[in-house]
Amino acid sequence: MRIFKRPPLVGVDSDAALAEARQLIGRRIEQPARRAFLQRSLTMGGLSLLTGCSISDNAGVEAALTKISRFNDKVQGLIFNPNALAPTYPESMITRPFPFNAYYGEDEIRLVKEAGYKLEVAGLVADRKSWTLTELRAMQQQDQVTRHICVEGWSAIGKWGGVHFADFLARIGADTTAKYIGFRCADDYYTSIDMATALHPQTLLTLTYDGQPLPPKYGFPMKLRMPTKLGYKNPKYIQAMFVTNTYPGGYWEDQGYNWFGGS
Ligand SMILES: Nc1nc2c(c(=O)[nH]1)N[C@H]1C(S)=C(S)[C@@H](COP(=O)(O)O)O[C@H]1N2
Ligand SMILES: [Mo]
Repeated sequence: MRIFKRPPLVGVDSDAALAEARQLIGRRIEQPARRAFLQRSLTMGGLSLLTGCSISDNAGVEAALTKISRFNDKVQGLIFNPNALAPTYPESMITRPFPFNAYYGEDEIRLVKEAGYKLEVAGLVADRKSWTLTELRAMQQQDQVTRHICVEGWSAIGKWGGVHFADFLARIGADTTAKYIGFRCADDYYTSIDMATALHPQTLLTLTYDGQPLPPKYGFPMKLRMPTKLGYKNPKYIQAMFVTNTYPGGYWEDQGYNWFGGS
């Protein structure tokens, strides 16, 4: 795996905005900080008792922390309020230019061509047909100006447009009693979300950025946009989605980032 040390981003919001972002997501924002906190506040014996993992080696400590993180996911899921809305902003507050981010550099963007593209739908759904962009554009569209928060320490306001994900889930006959929705992306990124967030009124399957078809750097042909969740939970370049009761994990989540990753 390659992790890029990225240059400072230009055009991002001020420290004040970041402080506001931190407040929105609260103490869930900093995974490394959470880990340091756990390491400080729990004795190693306590950690092993709590998790049942052997913590005599690095792998054991990792396993223990993962178990605690999954426990936190459950707690966060329980306190998630499906009706609480993330703030929205006037268009004058849109951050320009909006930052690009991925687990690779901007010169390595995976270009997806519209010709031949279809969104694959699998798992616990009544209708597993694939969707063209034309079909998705024919559904009712919604615009939203919200703040995107990245755990790398920046936040920015952007405008995304697309289909209410709840509408799409209804259209494909998704089993909304299932626990997870997983996403696979054209750049081999993957992530997954809880059903309550999938059904949240601000969760959009976005096809546009700032009124234009989603540019390649922001995830053409589509990005799932959830203003209630941190940046890494918002998949770009989506190729396939599946409804499941089997925990699907995610690219960063499998490396220790908190799975729920939101408020
Ligand atoms: N397919 C894919 N989606 C992704 C990522 C990625 O590397 N690949 N990075 C995530 C992270 S960490 C962030 S902060 C946002 C960045 O989105 P942006 O480029 O529109 O700012 O995309 C998220 N979704
Ligand atoms: Mo991010």
